[in-house]
Amino acid sequence: MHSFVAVLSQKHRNTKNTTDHEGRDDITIQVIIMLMHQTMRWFGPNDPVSLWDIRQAGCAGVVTALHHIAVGDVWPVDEIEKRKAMIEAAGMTWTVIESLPVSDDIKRQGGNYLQHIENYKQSIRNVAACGLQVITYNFMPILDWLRTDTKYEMPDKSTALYFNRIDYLVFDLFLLKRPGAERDYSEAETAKAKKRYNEFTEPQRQKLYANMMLGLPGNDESFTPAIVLKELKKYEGIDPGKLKQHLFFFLKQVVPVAEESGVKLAIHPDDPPYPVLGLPRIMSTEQDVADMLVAVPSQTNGLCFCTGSFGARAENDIPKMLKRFGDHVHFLHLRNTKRDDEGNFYEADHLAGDTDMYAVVKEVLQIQKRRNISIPMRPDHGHQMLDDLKKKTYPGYSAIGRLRGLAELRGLEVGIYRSLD
Ligand code: DNO
Repeated sequence: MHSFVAVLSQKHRNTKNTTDHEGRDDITIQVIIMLMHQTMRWFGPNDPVSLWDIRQAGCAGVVTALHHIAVGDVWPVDEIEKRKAMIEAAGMTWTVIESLPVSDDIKRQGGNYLQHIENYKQSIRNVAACGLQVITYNFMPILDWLRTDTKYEMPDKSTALYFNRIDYLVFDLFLLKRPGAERDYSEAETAKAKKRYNEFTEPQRQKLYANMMLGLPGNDESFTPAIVLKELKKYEGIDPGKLKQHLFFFLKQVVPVAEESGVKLAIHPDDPPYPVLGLPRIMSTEQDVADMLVAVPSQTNGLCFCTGSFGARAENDIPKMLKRFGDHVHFLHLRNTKRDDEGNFYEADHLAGDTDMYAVVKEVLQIQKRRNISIPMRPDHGHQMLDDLKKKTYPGYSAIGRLRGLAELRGLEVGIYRSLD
């Protein structure tokens, strides 16, 4: 028997045996109630990390999206079924959609936003018809996650994702040259950024520029400054209060459809969890989550609880937030960050960093027990290490670093689980 399963006590073992395409017992997709449902993100057929790699990491499920469908369009049933069949052929389930993106038209309530909301509702119905149950999305304007360095060297020579506040200012003030950017920063910070910009070599400038312009996850196309500046203009006049109202408007439309269809909605927090490039960000704090749940009170309306994104902001007490919002957690991204006082952070090993992962996993186990469910989890990001240092992979999504993170989290969970027996 699979060693992971074998460590569970009989009274809590609740497994569903299936057979694979050759008729063998397929232990990897046994459903283990009370432990997290372990998954990894897969960017689809072009991902250098294959479905079999993910399965060999010990995953029962896969998190993916139809990245080839334009944002705002309906996801057709046959495309969903095709992707689902690929995953099932590798002995896993398509557990979570990450992401069914919300268009910028919806976020700023412009252009075709009403049509896009109708399309979103239809996509929810379509994914439900295919048996999928969790949809992740975000409400970050224009950009998704942002880092100044995707290859920050750690003392062991693996590389991590890194956000350096002054480098970020260098980009905003001197490379992108965003109109009005200087109003957002103190004189002292601006002076530091100017000094650094002057000291940078041309390759350093280019590297920073390329890192900040990385497109959306799962897409090989980068943004261009012209596109970013044009899109930024469309957000003029949209402050955090207004953006929140747009989120609540969207949720009031789609949550009833998700409820009827049996699909959970899981918003991903802002990453980093504060305004960037003058854009408001509204899912960064405990209060932001509370506001959303008051505005649209439904268990369907929930979170992709990303410990790494919330954790990059010192006042976010991650175990406390998890306890408070436990009934609305539909998906977990477990990741750790190490902050400093200057607003910089790097992505630490999963069990290191500022977030107490022991306390997090203990809380998750309690939530699962109370709700009698297995929450889908993925080890978010990972260091680029070993053989992966020679490969081209999506930043943060190389195989070995994530495998290390997953293995550590799995061990932690089983250890806590057994000690609670
Ligand atoms: C980064 C990811 C995010 C996430 C989206 C969800 O690695 O966690 O890009 O997928 O924000 O919509």
